[in-house]
Amino acid sequence: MKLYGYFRSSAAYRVRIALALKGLEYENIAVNLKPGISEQKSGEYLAVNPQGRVPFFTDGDVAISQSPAILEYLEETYSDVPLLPKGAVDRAVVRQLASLIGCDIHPLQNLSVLQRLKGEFGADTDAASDWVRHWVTEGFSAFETLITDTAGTYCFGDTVTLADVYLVPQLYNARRYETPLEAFPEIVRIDAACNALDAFRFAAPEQQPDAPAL
Ligand SMILES: N[C@@H](CCC(=O)N[C@@H](CS)C(=O)NCC(=O)O)C(=O)O
Repeated sequence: MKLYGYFRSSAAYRVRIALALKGLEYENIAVNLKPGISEQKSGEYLAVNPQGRVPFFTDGDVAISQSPAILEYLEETYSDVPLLPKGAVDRAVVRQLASLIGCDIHPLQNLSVLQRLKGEFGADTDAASDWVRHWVTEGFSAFETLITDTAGTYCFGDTVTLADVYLVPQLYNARRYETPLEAFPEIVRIDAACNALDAFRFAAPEQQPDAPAL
């Protein structure tokens, strides 16, 4: 298995967490998204993933982009450590939580969105950071309410699910943009519970080979 990613990419971070939870080994291929380097736009990488984004994942002949598709593939193919509960309703609830982050928060704070806000719409760095905080706060407010009904140790009961796999990278990003978190005690508690697990620690951005030395 190969994972093309970037230490700070939250979509790649999701896949790293799932691979670690499932105990799957992979080769990490760093694609440097840093503005000015932008390896994701290089001809070499576009030949791998025409969308020019990470993550991109291969497993033998299987080659897929889009973290939700990769996560579902891993779930269906390597089911020893499931990240979705058994029943259809419970699975839908977990996917609902994951989608709230994956569809309604993350895309709005992606690098190319922020670059366009700055480059084409006159936003300075403070305005772009404010934009990120707005969408994170709005999404987390709904997430915090939803998990009141579902959480145990983790977002859905006492077993780690895809909801946690999406939440932890998003919280990492929220902190990066200094989003106030006082209104989200359950989210913060669950993030800490997840980060106490080896798999989450192993997948953390600062543990990645392409992370700058502290
Ligand atoms: N929906 C995609 C989003 C992928 C994505 O936006 N990745 C970001 C990093 S988190 C990226 O590669 N950005 C590069 C760019 O915007 O140029 C997924 O979940 O895999």
